[in-house]
Amino acid sequence: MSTSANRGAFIVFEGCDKSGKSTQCSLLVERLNRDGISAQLLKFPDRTTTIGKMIDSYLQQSCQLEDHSIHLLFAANRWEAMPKMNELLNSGVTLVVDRYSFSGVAFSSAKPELSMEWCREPERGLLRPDRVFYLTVGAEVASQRGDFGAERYEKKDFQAKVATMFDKLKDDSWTVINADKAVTELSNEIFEHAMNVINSAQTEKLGKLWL
Ligand code: DGP
Ligand code: NA
Ligand code: NA
Repeated sequence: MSTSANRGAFIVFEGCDKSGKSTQCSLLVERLNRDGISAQLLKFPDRTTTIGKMIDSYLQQSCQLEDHSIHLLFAANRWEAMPKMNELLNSGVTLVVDRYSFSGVAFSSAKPELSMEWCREPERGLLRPDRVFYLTVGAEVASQRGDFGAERYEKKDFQAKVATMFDKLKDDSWTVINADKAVTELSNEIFEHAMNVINSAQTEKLGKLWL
C-alpha cells in the first residue's frame, strides 16, 4: 500500500427513527461522487448477510430474541464488515454510514435490562468514525413521518429514551444538526460539514472505538 495515498473519511449519521438520515446519506454520497470524490454508502444493520437476516426478522417482529443476544448480533454485524471497510478507507474511498455503534448502544441501553456500560463492550475496537452527524427532529415531527410504527422500536416513548441515550454518548467528534428543515437546505449544510471532515481526515490516522 502506498503511504502517500490519501485515505477516505469515515462519516457516520446517527439519529432517532425518521430523522431523515437515510435520505441525507444518499444525497451526500451522490453529491460527493458528482464532485469527483470517491464515496460509498453503507448501512447498519446490513440486512443482507446471514447475521443481518436474523436482525431483519427481529426488527420486523417475525421472531423474538433475548435482549442481550440481539445486541450481540447487531455488534457482530458491524464486526463482519470491518475488513471491507478498512480496505475501502485505505484505498481512498470515503464511507458514509447510516447508523453505527452509537445506535447499537443507544437502542439497546434504552431497554431496562441492559446498561450502557455492558452495551459498549462488544463495540470496543471497531473502527472509530472521523465524525458523527447527529440529526435531530422533534418527536412530534418524527412520529408523523411515513410508516412510523412499522418496526419494533418505532414507539414514541422508546424513541424518547433512545434520544436521552444518544445525548449521553455525544462527544466532541459529533456535529449536532437540526434536521427539521427542507431536504435541500439540509443536504447543502451537511455537504459543507462533510467536505471539512474529508479534508482533515487525510492527515489523521484511523482510530479504534472506545479503547
Ligand atoms: P434502520 O434500518 O436504520 O431503520 O434501523 C433499524 C432499527 O434498528 C431502528 O429502529 C434502529 C435500530 N438499530 C439500529 N442499529 C441497532 C443496534 O446496533 N442495536 C439495536 N438494539 N438497535 C439498532
Ligand atoms: Na427504521
Ligand atoms: Na437500560
